[in-house]
Formats: sequence, structure tokens, C-alpha cells
Amino acid sequence: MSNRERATPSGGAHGKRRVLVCCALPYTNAVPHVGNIVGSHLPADIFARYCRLKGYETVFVGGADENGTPTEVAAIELKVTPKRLTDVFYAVHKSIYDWFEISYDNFSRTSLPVHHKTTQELFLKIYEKGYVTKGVMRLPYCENDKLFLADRYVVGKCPVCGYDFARGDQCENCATLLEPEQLIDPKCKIDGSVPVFRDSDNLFLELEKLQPELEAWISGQRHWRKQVSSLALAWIKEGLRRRSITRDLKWGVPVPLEGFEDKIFYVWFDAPIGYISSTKEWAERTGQPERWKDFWMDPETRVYNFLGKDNIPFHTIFWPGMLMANGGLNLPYDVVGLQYCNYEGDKISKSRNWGIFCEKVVESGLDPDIWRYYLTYLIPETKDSEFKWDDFQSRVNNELVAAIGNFVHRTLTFASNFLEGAVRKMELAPDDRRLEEDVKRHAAEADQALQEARLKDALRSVLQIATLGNEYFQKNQPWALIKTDRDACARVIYCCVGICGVLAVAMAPFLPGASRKVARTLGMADALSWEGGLSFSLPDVRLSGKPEILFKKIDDAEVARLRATVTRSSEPAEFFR
Ligand code: B3M
Ligand code: ZN
Repeated sequence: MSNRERATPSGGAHGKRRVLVCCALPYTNAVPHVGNIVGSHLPADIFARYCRLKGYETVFVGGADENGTPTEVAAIELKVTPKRLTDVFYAVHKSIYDWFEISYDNFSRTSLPVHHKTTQELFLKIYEKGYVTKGVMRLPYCENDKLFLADRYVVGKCPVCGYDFARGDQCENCATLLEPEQLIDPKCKIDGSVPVFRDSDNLFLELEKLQPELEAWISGQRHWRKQVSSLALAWIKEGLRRRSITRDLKWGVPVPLEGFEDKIFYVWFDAPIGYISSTKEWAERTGQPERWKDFWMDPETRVYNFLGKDNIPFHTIFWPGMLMANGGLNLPYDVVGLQYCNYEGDKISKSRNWGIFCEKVVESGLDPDIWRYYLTYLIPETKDSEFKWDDFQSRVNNELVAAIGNFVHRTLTFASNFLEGAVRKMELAPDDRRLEEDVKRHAAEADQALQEARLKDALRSVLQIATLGNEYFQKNQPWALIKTDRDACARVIYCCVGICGVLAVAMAPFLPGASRKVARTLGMADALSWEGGLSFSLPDVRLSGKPEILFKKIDDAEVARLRATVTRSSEPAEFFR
């Protein structure tokens, strides 16, 4: 793992590391499924929570990607305006991320004026600097819907293999990359009519001009995950070509250039700029309007991007290219490109009703931490992962409940019942010191893994801390000691409570609800800190309140009930009644 090791904390004028965590902006043309949570929001959240615990100056931004084809097409299908579609889905998305405790400092919308303005300014700057050129494209146009169709909204017979339902961008059967004009008998996917082909003036980002700079930059990113840098370098090797950044649509950011007034920007041009506008919105909202610049213009700031694998090219080539063309803005420090999460042996699919759907999860009546626990385990860091119900049940019961929940509960209940909730600071015995060292070692492992955004490894280390605690509790038998050696018993419980304190901090990025409960019972400070909280030897502790059970086991009947609830997706139309 040494190639992913980080340098020492970057300085900044005040000597404190500054981090901007950016989560890919979800399209708001549908409701997220569990794969979307696992594939970007949750990992970004865990990382952001960790950075805050470390005391880094941290801002975590995201937002809804509301523009362009995905929205226009969904609006047509649902017979609502794009405005209404995005208003409704923005609220649905926001409430889902809130429910999962995704701790966005700002969750913005690309339909907001601040975003339109930021996009147009960036465009004008790179246009003036010569990175944007004009050209003509022949594009499919649907005379019925009165709109130019995105490539994948044209379907027809594949000219290579004869497959009947090939898309305008690619044949799914033989994988050939296509142009819509090559399809035999092309049809509009929305209403089945035959599109005509029209010439359209467009603007292009001159990526080939940026190629040498991009190549040098990517080659220098030795801490990136292998799968991310090798993908990026493969594209570079193929040779970058200019890419169109305008579309003949209405819903989006208007192009501020003479002759292009009736066009909007390509959704992938404006969406990443959303990271900047979301930071600006956050700064404005928190009464420090200039502070976004600390995050985007101070080269000491580290910008982390979390996203799914299909978004990797845009975040390693296209977006950095835009930033380079503009100049003076921070490039990503790390691009955490994740793989896919499948469901019970197959890809998640809303149309086939195959998967776990978030609008149902929030009604499931199950603690968000339980979902977060299993979903963290599923973060597809290096390869695709798979949600399986039996695995869900056994990991929740055998790890989360049996290791973490059980250890914390038996410790705090014992302290409450037999020591009247008063845990005095004690001198450690040699055995306790060994325990302390082991706990600290696992905490250091978790720390290192979190530094590198290896979130699953970090959670395993946290789990090991709880396991150590359970073993120690079991071995020392405080329930017997209390009758024979009250002092020894108090010392054992003091150590166990110390481990609970460590867990309250170490599990905070993953299980925020449980961490809050334990911290409250232990009377720990409101603002936990990684360094401070990992001290094993607490001062005297007076437990406040009766310890709550953190998690309950999930039996077969509960699994069946959950399964029946969360695996049926709502019809999009249900949100518009
Ligand atoms: N909305 C694609 C997606 O939701 C796109 C990401 C934009 S990130 C700037 O997968
Ligand atoms: Zn084909």
C-alpha cells in the first residue's frame, strides 16, 4: 500500500489541512437506489466525517445534476415540466441522503442562478483563452418532440451485427461504438417516430491541446488507485479528441455566446462545475462569501472526488481539462473511482424492479446505522460487490450486533448496574497495557486506511477493536470478579469503558447514530476528535442515563419483512400526484 501513502499533512497558512470532499452529482430524473448510496454518497460521507474528526478544515459538497437530456426526457415521459420534475426529485433525493445521515455541508442544485453564472463565467474564460472552437454536427432530431435527440435516445438495427435494438451511441449486443446516423431504421426512443438529421452548430472543448498537460498530471498521481490511473492513461494513449460541449436543448445553462443563444451546455460540461457552485453556495449561506476561494484557489487544499466507475473519464480527463484550461483552480487531489454494487446475482435495475430502492429503505423502520454498516462493507473499492440478504443478516447479527453492540452494551450495563455508573480512573495491569497497545494498533490501522480512503479496511479495524474488547471482557469475567475482588473488577470495567470511548470515536465516520449514543452515555465532548478520543485511559467517567441497546438482531421474519418492503421501487409517477 506504500504507493498510496500520503505525504505529511499539508500546511496552509494556519498549518491545518484543508479538504474539500466532492460527491458526484446524481441526476434527478429518478430516485436513487442502494447502489447509488454505496457507490458515492456513503464513501464520501465516511471520508468527510473522518476529516472533520481529524480536525481538518473540511467542506463536503454535492448537489443535484438537473440539466440536459436526462431531465428533459424524463419530463416528457412523465408529462411534467423539467422544473417540476427537478423540484420534486430534488426534495426526494435530499430527504433520502438526510435519512442516511450523509453529512453534506451543502447539497446544491445545478438549476440555481449561482451555478448558471459560475458555468457561464468559466466557459467565457476558456473560450477567450482559445480552448473552445466552433464546428458543425449532424444530429438526430425528433419532429414530434421538437428536440434534438441524445445519441442513446435513438434506437435501430445495428449495421454490424443486425441486433434490432442498438442504441445510437453503442450496440449493446456486439459492443460496437456507433453514431446515430449509422443505425438502420432509426427511431426516436421516446415516441417511436423516425428522426430526421439536421446540421447543428456546436462548440467543442479542445482536449487535444490539453493532452500533454493532462498526461503529465495523471502520470504524477502515484497515490491514485491503480484502476483509476490506468483507465485514465489508456484514454490518453488513444489520443484525446475535441468534445462537444453544447446541446440543442432548452433545459439547462444557456450558452452566453453570439449565435449560440438558443443552446445550452452539454450536461457533463456544467455538472462538474457544480462542485464549485455548491462550494460558493455553502460559503454564501454560512456568511463568508469569499471562503469558497480557500477551497478552490489555495493549492494547499486537497480536493477529493468520489464517484462511480462510469464517471471516471469525466473526472480524470474532461473536468481536469476544463480546470487546466481555466487555470488558477485546484485539480482533484484524489479521484476515488468506485466499481458497481449488484443485487442478488444481477445488476440493479429499476425497470426490472431488481434491487433495493431508497424511497422504501427510509420507510423500512430500520436504524440507518444498520444499513450503513452493511453498505460500507459493500463499498466496491476494487471490484464489484453484491448485496445479498443472507450476508446482510449474518454480518449485521454476527459483527455489528455481536461484536460492537454487544460489547458496548455489556460494558455499560455492567458499569451502570454494579458500579452505579461511576467508573474511576485506575492503574493498568500488564495485561491491560497489552490490550491498550492492541487497541491503539487497530486504531492506527483504521486511521491509515481512512487517510487513503480504504473505508472497508478501516471498518474491519474498528470491528477488531470491539472484538478485542469482547475477548478481554470474557477472559476477565467481571461478573465473577465483582464478588471476589471489587478493585480488579473496577479496573477491568475501566478498561472496557476506555475501549467504548475509543469505539465512539473510531466508529463515528461509519455509524454516526451509535457513536452519538455511546459518547452521550460516556459524557464525552460534543465535538469528538480522533486524536483526543483515541486515548485509552479516560479520566473518571460518570455514565449519564441508562445505557441504550445499540442494535438488535435481525431474525428471519424481519428479513422477510424488509425484503418485501425495500425491493419494490415506486413508479416515478407516484411522486407527481
Ligand atoms: N450525474 C452521472 C451520474 O449520476 C452524473 C454525475 C455528474 S458528476 C459531476 O452517474
Ligand atoms: Zn451490433
